[in-house]
Order: sequence, then C-alpha cells, then structure tokens
Amino acid sequence: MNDYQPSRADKFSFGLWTVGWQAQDVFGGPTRAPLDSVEAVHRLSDLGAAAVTFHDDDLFPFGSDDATRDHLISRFKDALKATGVRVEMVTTNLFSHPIFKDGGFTSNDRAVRRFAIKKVLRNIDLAAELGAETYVLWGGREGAESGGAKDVAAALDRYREGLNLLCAYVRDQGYDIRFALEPKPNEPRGDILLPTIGHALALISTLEEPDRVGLNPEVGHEEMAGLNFAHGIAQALWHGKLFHIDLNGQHGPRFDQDLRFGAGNLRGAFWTVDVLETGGYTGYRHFDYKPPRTEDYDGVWETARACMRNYLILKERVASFRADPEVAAALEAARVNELYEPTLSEGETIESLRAEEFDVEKLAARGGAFEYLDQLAMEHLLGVRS
Ligand SMILES: [Mn+2]
Repeated sequence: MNDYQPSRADKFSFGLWTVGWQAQDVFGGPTRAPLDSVEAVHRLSDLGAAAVTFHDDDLFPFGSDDATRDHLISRFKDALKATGVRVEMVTTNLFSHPIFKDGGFTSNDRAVRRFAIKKVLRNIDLAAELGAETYVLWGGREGAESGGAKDVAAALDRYREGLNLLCAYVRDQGYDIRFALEPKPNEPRGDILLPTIGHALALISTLEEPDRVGLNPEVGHEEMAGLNFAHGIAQALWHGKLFHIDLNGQHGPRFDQDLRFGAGNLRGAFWTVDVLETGGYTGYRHFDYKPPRTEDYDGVWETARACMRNYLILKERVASFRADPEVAAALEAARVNELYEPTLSEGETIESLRAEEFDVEKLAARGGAFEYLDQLAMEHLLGVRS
C-alpha cells in the first residue's frame, strides 16, 4: 500500500515565499504572522521536502545592511546543514519595492534598470555560494497598463541586453547556474512581457548564449491565459528548455489563484504529472503556491503536505494508466503510436507521395477512438481502475 509519504528522492521543493506568505491581498492586510526562514526549512524538512528556494528579499529585507544580511544568511545556512535540505533555485525580487513599479530590466527609467541588474548580480553570487543550479527570472512588473507607455520592441531589446549581461557574468565567474524565465500573462501588470511559454522561447532563441537560458513555467500562469499547461511543458521539453517548474492549482481564466498543487484543474494536473514523469524531466518538483488567506499555520503546513501528497497520488495514477493493457490497446486503436512514424518513409521522395491515390471518403469516415482512451484516463484518475 502506497502511503504517499514523500522522500528526498522525490525532489520536492518549496519557495520560502509560499509557506511564508502572510496572506495580504488587494483588499486586506496579512492574516498570518511572519514565518522565520529557519522554521520554514525545519518544517518542510519534517514533511519530506528535499529543497527550498527564495527571492533575496525573502531571506533578508530589502535594504538590509551587510551585517544583518550576513547574520540572516548564516542562520539559514545552519538550518540547511542541520536538516540536509538544499537550495536548488534562487530568484530575485524585482517587483515588491516601489522602485520596480515600471519593471526592472525593462523600466523606462535607465537608472532603475541598472539598479535591477546590480540587485540580480549580487544575488547570483549568493545562489552560487549556496550551490543552486537554477536562477529564475519572473518579470512580473515588466509590462504596462496602457498602450503608449511602453515601446515593446525597445523593452525586448533591454530584456535581451539584461539576460545577455547575466549570462556573460555567470560564464566569466565559472558558475554552474542556468537561467529559467517564468512567463505570466498579467498580474501584477495589466499586460506582462513574455506572457506565455511560446513568447519566452522565442526571446531565448535571440540571446547570445541561448543554451544558458530555459524556462520555469507555472501551472496557473498558463491556465490564466486559457492554455493547456501539459502541452506547454511538453513543447518546452521538446526544445530542451524545461529547466525548472512551478506547480500549483488554478480554476481557469481568472486572477492568479496559486492554489496548492492538485486543486483547481485536476485533470490538467494528471496530464502535467504524466508529462513530467514520462517526458524525461529530471529537475525538482517545485511548488509555487499561496496557502489561502483563511488558513492559520496548521492550515499552511497541511497545504504543503497536500502539494506533495497530491503529486505522489497523481504519479501513482499516471503509472497505473500507463501500465494498463486496455490503455495500450486503446492507444493503438487511437493510432497514437502511428504518430511516431515519419510521414515520409526513409529514402522516400516527395514524388511517390504525390503519386499516391487516397480514399478521401474512407479516411474522413474513420473514427478517432479518442473518447474511450480519455475515459480510461479519467477512471485511472478517479481510482476506479488500477
Ligand atoms: Mn512562480
């Protein structure tokens, strides 16, 4: 009997800002007291997480003097050492302080852009010191509310310039760090630059060192735009660009809900786990969610436990779907395997294809047999087949 108890080998990871979110929102102040990063590390370790991640400002307040910063980093390191929890990813807060109200890398104000890059560089040094292999860039404030305020082409020039600078810095320092861009369509800005996986992939292809930069897609961010997350990460994997992932839950197009993983679009979560477990992703299963405002800290730890438990339950359900002989037959009937065959045979010329006669009516009349296959998936997800 699977007890869905996570172990370090499952590579579950949490942002300090997730369990540490004090639950302030647009309409009201915090409902929870601040959470000490040291306690977060210990509690997540007890629950079975393997790693934590953070923004610079999660660990030491914006503007901390060096002594305060060093002290807070030092006690955090002690907690890592005591628990065996590691830091796998680090990121920069370029969105909370008012200086970033028009963005960091793409602010119209050149001095703000220079300050933003300086802030990232200092935190990359810390990321390298802590052994993080991924550095995430979420440009939540890179965008606009109105048409005339942002020249998008110029903003993309500056975005690219910033990324090229960071890549050169990491190369020159010899750091073993890759960057991962996190797309989001809107919120906090009215319209954010690099709104989807596809937009971000296109920008990466124009960089001086594209191999150093990939993606950190987030479930809710794609689903806010009505997109299919499993398809998005499958394409990112196909490009060799799924460097990291943010797992959470979302109920379709609306504000960013940041629910625990498995809540919201459950069928989407099933196919997401299917892609991660069968598509060759070897990175951390990172949760970026917000325990709802209704919860006290008992509720917070329950959501963290549930993120990992839901992942392991879905992993088991996906494995049972993939191992079912009836599913294998249904995949065959749905011609899913035929898609692996190249459309032209080896050595075949386009002339033989042009010479071929097709029975169009017969081909058009063929059923796909996709619904039976999908029903089998649903029944595995619902736990009535094993
Ligand atoms: Mn995220």
